Amino acid sequence: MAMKVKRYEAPTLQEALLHVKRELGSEAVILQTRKFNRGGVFGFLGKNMVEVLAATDIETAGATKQQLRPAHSQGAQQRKASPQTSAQPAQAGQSTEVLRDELREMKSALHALLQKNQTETSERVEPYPSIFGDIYLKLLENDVDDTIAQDIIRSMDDSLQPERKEDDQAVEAALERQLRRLLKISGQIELTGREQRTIALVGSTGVGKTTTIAKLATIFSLQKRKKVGIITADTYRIAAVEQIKVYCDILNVPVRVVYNAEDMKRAVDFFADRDLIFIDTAGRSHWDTERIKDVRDLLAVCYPLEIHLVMGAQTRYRDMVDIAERYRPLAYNHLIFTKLDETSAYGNLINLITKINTGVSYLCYGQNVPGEIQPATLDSLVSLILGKPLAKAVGAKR
Ligand SMILES: Nc1nc2c(ncn2[C@@H]2O[C@H](COP(=O)(O)OP(=O)(O)OP(=O)(O)O)[C@@H](O)[C@H]2O)c(=O)[nH]1
Ligand SMILES: [Mg+2]
Repeated sequence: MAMKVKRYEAPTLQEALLHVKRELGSEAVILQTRKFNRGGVFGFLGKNMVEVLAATDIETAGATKQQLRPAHSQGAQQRKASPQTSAQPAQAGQSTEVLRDELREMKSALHALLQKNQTETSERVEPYPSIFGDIYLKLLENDVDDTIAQDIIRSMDDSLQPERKEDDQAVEAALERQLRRLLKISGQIELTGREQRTIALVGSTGVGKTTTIAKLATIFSLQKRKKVGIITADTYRIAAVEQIKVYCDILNVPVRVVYNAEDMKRAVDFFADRDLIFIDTAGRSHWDTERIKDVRDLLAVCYPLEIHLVMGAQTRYRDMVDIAERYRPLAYNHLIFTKLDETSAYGNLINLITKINTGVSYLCYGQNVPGEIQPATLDSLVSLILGKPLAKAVGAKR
């Protein structure tokens, strides 16, 4: 059977799929999806684009059947490039060379997606039931990185007995298991025994460090009746000191403002009787490496210390990775996601967690203090990645 393989480019996945459907019909098979940057200088200031590689039988091109099926559906399998297929003569108007190229391309795309063990004698690839394709596209739509989405699909396939692969419930359970495997939480702040805990929040300008400290301080001082102290090194802006002082007044929590390492040492000593000390740091542009070093020097005098990197959930993935990289010298060991209320696609959470292998401690989803903060749980992260509504996912009453 002759195949037609075509590339489609559009600003969004949906638009690209629409072109595919219009041109190749509903029986088209999606072989590969990829995001890329168009134009600009060396890719800077370019436009985000999506590329879709799709294939169809020439006979069925343009036909409008029921469903647009991803590469791993049953239909794809029947049309997959077998040695016999590639030996077929080219259709009129298409050179054998072009067809061969297209088939080669399609085969490698399929191979990348399926990565099945191939026996020496056969190139047979087991088909994925169509629900796998639906899940794959849903993950991509939720901004889950393509490599991670493919990993999830492959692992789901490996983990399920053949007869269970058609059982939607079993497949969904397998998906959840894979998400739980990839996601990571670091646990909320637990105060055990008499040991004092010192917690610093670091991160880019305006990401919500001060607000989050105010939320946490409320939970621990008012609800849990712990002795809380706040140290602020956020002296870059006058308003910042005022902001934290107002919160501390309301909460009746003592605050110390520090300008250098010596002040910091004194403040930590001053808070010797506290169960919990929060340290607020000045936000820095992540390009300002010198300033990030200043923060490190300040924090160096108060070990042992937990450092939570605060990251806005609405931040572009590439920026998230840059920020995480720039802050690495601070040796943060937790992640706090803020501004979950400012986005609706949460794939970047799983992308970043797997990229930097750091667990999430808290999720924040609003400007109100107190409230709009929850300890991160695997359940809440899984729900967000699966596209459940925010309020439901974080289990919050809003
Ligand atoms: N929508 C939303 N806004 C938030 C959230 N957390 C903080 N903000 C808002 O973000 C803005 C900056 O918050 P801050 O707490 O001052 O941020 P910061 O990281 O301390 O900022 P710098 O000290 O300047 O680095 C404020 O307007 C907050 O109300 C959140 O979870 N969701
Ligand atoms: Mg601040």
